[in-house]
Amino acid sequence: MKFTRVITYGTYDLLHWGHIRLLKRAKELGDYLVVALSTDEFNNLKGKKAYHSYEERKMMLESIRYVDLVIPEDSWDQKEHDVKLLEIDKFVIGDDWTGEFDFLDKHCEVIYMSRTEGISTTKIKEDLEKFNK
Ligand code: C2G
Repeated sequence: MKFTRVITYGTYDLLHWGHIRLLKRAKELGDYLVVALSTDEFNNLKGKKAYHSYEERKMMLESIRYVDLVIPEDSWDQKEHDVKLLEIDKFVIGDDWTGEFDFLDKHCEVIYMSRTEGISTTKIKEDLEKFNK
């Protein structure tokens, strides 16, 4: 059985159980899971402002049993390089991205996983706002 390497990308701000479920399922697809974590600068490019800094989000991800390595994501076009350099077998991401990364299928398997309904960083922020009104 080949040692299977998996990679996924994201901001992972205000870490919640939807994120954890994605990471758990991604790890179940192989033996080693790399998370390419969006830097604060890249979040600007994505139009996102994370509550936690990159260092804080990285530390939290590194404490998760499913995560074996966290690397920075600082551009849209690093994925092909990452997949080749890290000898990745499977690229995994939530199905809100379906179709966006099919170009990676010449290097690795591309898997879009169902998102967890009922939770999101945006929902947490909105609910907290309502709660504190
Ligand atoms: N996710 C999920 N269920 C949720 C919320 C998020 O499965 N309720 C998944 C997303 O589909 C994604 C991962 O958790 O695979 C991280 O979510 P985000 O931090 O929102 O990631 P995103 O901003 O979509 O970054 O280059 C790709 C981008 O960096 C992806």
